[in-house]
Amino acid sequence: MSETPEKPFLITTAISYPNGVPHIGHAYEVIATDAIARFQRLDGRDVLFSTGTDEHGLKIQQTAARAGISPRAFVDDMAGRFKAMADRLNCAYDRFIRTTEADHYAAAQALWRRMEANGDIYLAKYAGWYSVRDEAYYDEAETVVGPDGQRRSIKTDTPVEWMEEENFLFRLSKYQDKLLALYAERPDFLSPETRLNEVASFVRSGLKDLSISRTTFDWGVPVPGHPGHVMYVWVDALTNYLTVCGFPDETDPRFRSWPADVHVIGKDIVRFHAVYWPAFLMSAGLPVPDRVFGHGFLLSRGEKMSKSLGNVVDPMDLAETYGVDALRYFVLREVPFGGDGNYSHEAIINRINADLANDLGNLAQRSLSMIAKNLDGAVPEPGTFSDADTRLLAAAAALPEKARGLMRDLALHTILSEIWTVVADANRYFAGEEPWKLRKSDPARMATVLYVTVETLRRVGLMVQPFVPTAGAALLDLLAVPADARSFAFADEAHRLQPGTALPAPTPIFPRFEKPEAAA
Ligand code: ME8
Repeated sequence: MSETPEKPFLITTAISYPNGVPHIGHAYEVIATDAIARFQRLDGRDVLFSTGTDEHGLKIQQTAARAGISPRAFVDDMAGRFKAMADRLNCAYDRFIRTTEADHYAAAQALWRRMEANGDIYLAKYAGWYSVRDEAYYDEAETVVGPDGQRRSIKTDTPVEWMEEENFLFRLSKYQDKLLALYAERPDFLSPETRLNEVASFVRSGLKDLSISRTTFDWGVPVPGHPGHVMYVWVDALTNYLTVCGFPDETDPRFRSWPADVHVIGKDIVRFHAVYWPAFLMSAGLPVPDRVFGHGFLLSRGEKMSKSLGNVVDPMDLAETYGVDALRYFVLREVPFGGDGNYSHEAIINRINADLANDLGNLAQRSLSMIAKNLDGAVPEPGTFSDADTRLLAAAAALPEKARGLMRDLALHTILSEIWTVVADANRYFAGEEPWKLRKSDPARMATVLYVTVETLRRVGLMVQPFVPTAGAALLDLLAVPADARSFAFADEAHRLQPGTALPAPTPIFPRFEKPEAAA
């Protein structure tokens, strides 16, 4: 190993278009990314986690105009809401980047100059079917005229119009082979695998040069040296990942974090991240990200939403109704990361009540109350461990390594199901050992059973922190685990609960969700 410190783990969400209020998809992405970032931090990595807003482009300019305010005033207001959502969802990002910030302009312009210096940017007349909504040109073959006479993009169903502009093009065609080589050499570059196959076949079918400047509006990063041109919003947007690393100042300490370990994005913007972005970086002579992960979409089951039913879709309302940890747990546990998922009032309540309130919450409450009542509220002194004790402790001890392995594939839902398998084991153990009966018949054995249960809960508490940070902390508080003993390094034998440690009075960590009266 070299003497240089380990490269920090760089993880990013997509940056959201703030042309509407944040929705559940935005919430899902930042929650999942936060869980991965927290996991890495707890596992001892230095992490740089960025999220933010993508504030330029015609769509934003038009939305602001309709609202009768300047684009600047509009995005200032909206970006605040996205930031407030990430904060409310307890997402511990290091930088909330806005593409209207000065350091981002500098980064985008520096990237442009490097691609230009490499001979990859040229001026040309560009004509094509343009979708304002997608801010993208489509080939004629990618469009179709509907019964209403309107031509639309087949893929996104958005209206397109014929546009002709003189603008700058990026020699994307030059990168076709290099991109295919990248996918072949590093199959992990893009996952899930199906997305890699889609992208590779798109690239194989032939890449055209890409229009990367606009002259028909001005709400964008100015193209350096060419007044009248602003950058195509995707060039500007993708550069945000470099801005957060201090680019173009490669001596900035944050630049050590580049390349990104993972860009977490949704499946609809995979092409931008797995084709355009590595091509821009190759052109600029910068390393490409290790990995792009295209998660699925979160959709409402199509049921009627109403406040009185508690099945509202605004993520801030969901957090209010169910609690932040419950919402985080639900989206991460219910939806296999990478696939699509549905959410509904019933599904959320079932998860909260079954997994959180019953399985984990009740076990903690029952075991800790018994300790409070019968053992002076201190960690019990265990006797010799039985086979059942050893089995349960071993299952809990195996969690960190299992979770690390699954985290390599970003299988967040499987990590949670593994943790809850141990919670289920612990419940079966507790029910089978019947410590409440041992109180009179064999108090020493009761102490051992309670010890094994709470030590298992300690390991579970450590592992759930990335997913349900507040409840994880509350559980560890109840077990009197010191704040500086909560990283995964402490999930081992050497740091077992110390008999005799005084425990605080137990309080419930996961209340059951009771339906509001109106829904009955
Ligand atoms: O695409 N479920 O911004 P955006 C899950 N500004 N994820 C969803 C979703 C849903 N229902 N709807 C959207 C943009 N997303 C660009 C990104 S990055 C340099 C620029 C995801 O606000 C979507 O896939 O439309 C994307 O990853 C993110 O939310 C922001 O979407």
